[in-house]
Amino acid sequence: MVYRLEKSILVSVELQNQPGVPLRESLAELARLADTAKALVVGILSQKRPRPDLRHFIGKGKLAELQALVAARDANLVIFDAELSASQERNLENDLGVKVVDRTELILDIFAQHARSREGNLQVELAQSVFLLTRLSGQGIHMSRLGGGIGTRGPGETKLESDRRRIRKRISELNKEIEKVRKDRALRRDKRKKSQLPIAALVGYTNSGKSTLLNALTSAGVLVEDKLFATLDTTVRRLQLPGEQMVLITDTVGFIQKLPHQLVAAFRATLEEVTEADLLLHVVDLSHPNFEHQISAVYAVLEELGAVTKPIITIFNKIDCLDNKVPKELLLKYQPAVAISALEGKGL
Ligand SMILES: Nc1nc2c(ncn2[C@@H]2O[C@H](COP(=O)(O)OP(=O)(O)OP(=O)(O)O)[C@@H](O)[C@H]2O)c(=O)[nH]1
Ligand SMILES: [Mg+2]
Repeated sequence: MVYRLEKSILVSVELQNQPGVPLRESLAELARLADTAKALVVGILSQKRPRPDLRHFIGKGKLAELQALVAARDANLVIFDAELSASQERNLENDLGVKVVDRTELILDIFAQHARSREGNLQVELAQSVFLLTRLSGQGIHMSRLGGGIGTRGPGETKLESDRRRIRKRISELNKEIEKVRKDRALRRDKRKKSQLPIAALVGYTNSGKSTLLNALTSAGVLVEDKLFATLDTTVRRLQLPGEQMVLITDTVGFIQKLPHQLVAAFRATLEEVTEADLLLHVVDLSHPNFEHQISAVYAVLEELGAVTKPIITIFNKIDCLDNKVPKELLLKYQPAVAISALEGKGL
């Protein structure tokens, strides 16, 4: 799926008792995600409610407002900053008459657009297939019942059943392929371990400057972009420290709040670089208004990976964008911490 220049409306819902990122900030992030997916944002709608509506996620009144906005802006896509159930998405599409995607689909799409390596592509396809299967499982049998069976489809089997079977088969093929990739990776890691060089992994919120820092330290020539999820593939480089000590440093995929579960599971092979590292370099974009939320989001993913107990150095990046000095309390709170500008080569 490609959202190239689709006229889109963004919808964000703040649920009570789920304190998270303020509505304005999460809308800003959703807009950046939409932009990265090459969609054209033509409208924004938000709502606060105690809990999601079962049928449409948003309430009746909001739905009417959304219908009017879709018509007024001639939109052909609606993007929800939430995880919709299969039936909510279907109800919304029926009532709005345009395509509806949720946050998970949007992020999966960006990953698909940015995957370069075979490994990256396999992992994205796995995540997409698992997502598709959950969507199909939510559908009733009545949805796409077709007549008798042709070819592999047995008599009486519905199209839905055969679709599910096909996707399950593909998932198991992908899992096998990825298992091979994991083994290759483990072999390469063993080799690196034999070299006795300590491994430091760059981790952090997407767009915080991990690749810029790797380039600044090692002239790795990794792609740097003012886009979310510019990096999906792992790059490993040697770095000589001033005291002659050599270390290996790895750059990998960035994190985001509410990172779809399917992605973390599918990118296990890639993320193992993080879990196998000796030291984590946590790069934080200090110029971002919400950097402390981003720090928590990164810790949530590290927790999920079982990597929070590793030694972590917090690296406050982009200090060239600040008017003032980095507050001492901040460095203390997240110590050991340093303040740098990867772009200008300050503090390295
Ligand atoms: N002003 C300023 N911009 C920076 C600095 N470091 C990185 N950037 C910019 O931040 C944006 C993202 O940088 P990347 O290095 O691609 O960030 P990343 O963490 O690798 O991002 P993903 O791979 O997308 O997760 C780019 O536009 C960089 O030029 C810095 O120290 N100062
Ligand atoms: Mg990067």
